[in-house]
Amino acid sequence: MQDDGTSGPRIVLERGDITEQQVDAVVNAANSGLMGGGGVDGAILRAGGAPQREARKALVERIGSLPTGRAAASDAGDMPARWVIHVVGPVWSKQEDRSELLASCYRNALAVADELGARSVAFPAVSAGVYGWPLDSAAEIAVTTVTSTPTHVSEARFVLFDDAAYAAFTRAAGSLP
Ligand code: AR6
Repeated sequence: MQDDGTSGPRIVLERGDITEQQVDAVVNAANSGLMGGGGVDGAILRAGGAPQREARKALVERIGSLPTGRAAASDAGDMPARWVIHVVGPVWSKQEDRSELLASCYRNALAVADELGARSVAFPAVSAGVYGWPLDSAAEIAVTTVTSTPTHVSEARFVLFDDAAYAAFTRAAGSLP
């Protein structure tokens, strides 16, 4: 297992619900306001219950809003994970290449995980739902960024909700050098 902080984490692909993962931290595909929405965000709010809502309020009081591409942690609340690392993915644009912002979500989430001391982190397919990013591109950016980011996180688990996302991440992982 690579855990010397000089190379990317081992990646694992899993079909399932990110809120049920037994990991140190789960990543939330949030919006800048941080107080909730649909998709992963809504699922995390429901699963984390009142303590997750309270932790978000405290986070908003501390940092205000979270810009696109950035990451910030809160306690998870009623989930197996200890922390939620919120990231705000970019909305897909045909006109503008926002890939660097999407890559930043993964890099910054790993940096926050390192600050927390998290060793296992579950990621959703950030931006690939409500924010409309094409799945194959979202998967490629996710997989190449995470595997090339130096971190003490030893396991990065991509938790894919449906067959299409799982297939896209499988293709992306298969084309790694
Ligand atoms: N576990 C794992 N993956 C999931 C789950 C789940 N429980 N639920 C959905 N997905 P999205 P975004 C998948 O829309 O595109 C929210 O309203 C989903 O099928 O959650 O970054 C926020 O508040 C898709 O493949 O995130 C923002 O406003 C992927 O997770 C906005 O949506 C991401 O879909 C963020 O949009």
